[in-house]
Amino acid sequence: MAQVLFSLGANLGEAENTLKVAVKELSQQTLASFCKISSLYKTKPVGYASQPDFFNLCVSIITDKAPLTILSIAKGLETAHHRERLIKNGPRTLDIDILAYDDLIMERLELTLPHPRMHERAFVLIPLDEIVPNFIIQKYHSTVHNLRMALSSEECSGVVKVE
Ligand code: PH2
Ligand code: MG
Ligand code: MG
Repeated sequence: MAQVLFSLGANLGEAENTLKVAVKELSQQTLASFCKISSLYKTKPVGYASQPDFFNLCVSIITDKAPLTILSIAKGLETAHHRERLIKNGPRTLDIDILAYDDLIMERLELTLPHPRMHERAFVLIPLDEIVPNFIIQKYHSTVHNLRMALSSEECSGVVKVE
């Protein structure tokens, strides 16, 4: 069994609803035995500014599926929710990123673990800190909570909890 962390994001269509449905599908398809879900956040776009605000949340599951099996489940869900890949970092109906798979370090074309940009993204670390603050990201010798505390207040200001 492995603990797997995900970041989900959406900023096209019924983004809030898509995320709720996708979390359920993700946990069902990975046969997750345990599932923790963060609050929902509204977040300023990072990387490519001229697009709508995102909705983001994080999920932690326990599963016995392998990393590349989980990747293919995540890609399948993105496709099922009409994801199109037009602009890098651009608008999307659904993005499901695997952030970490236990303490596995993996560098392959199709999947890099831990996620190479998770340590600098407030829209990832703020929701993640809610559900797994003590999870250690081995690559940075740091807990999720400490990575989140290292963010600047400017980075954090673009991430607002949806009540
Ligand atoms: N995803 C990106 C690029 N920029 N910005 C926000 N706020 N939320 C995202 O999920 C996001 C982003 C690439 O996947
Ligand atoms: Mg992404
Ligand atoms: Mg992605």
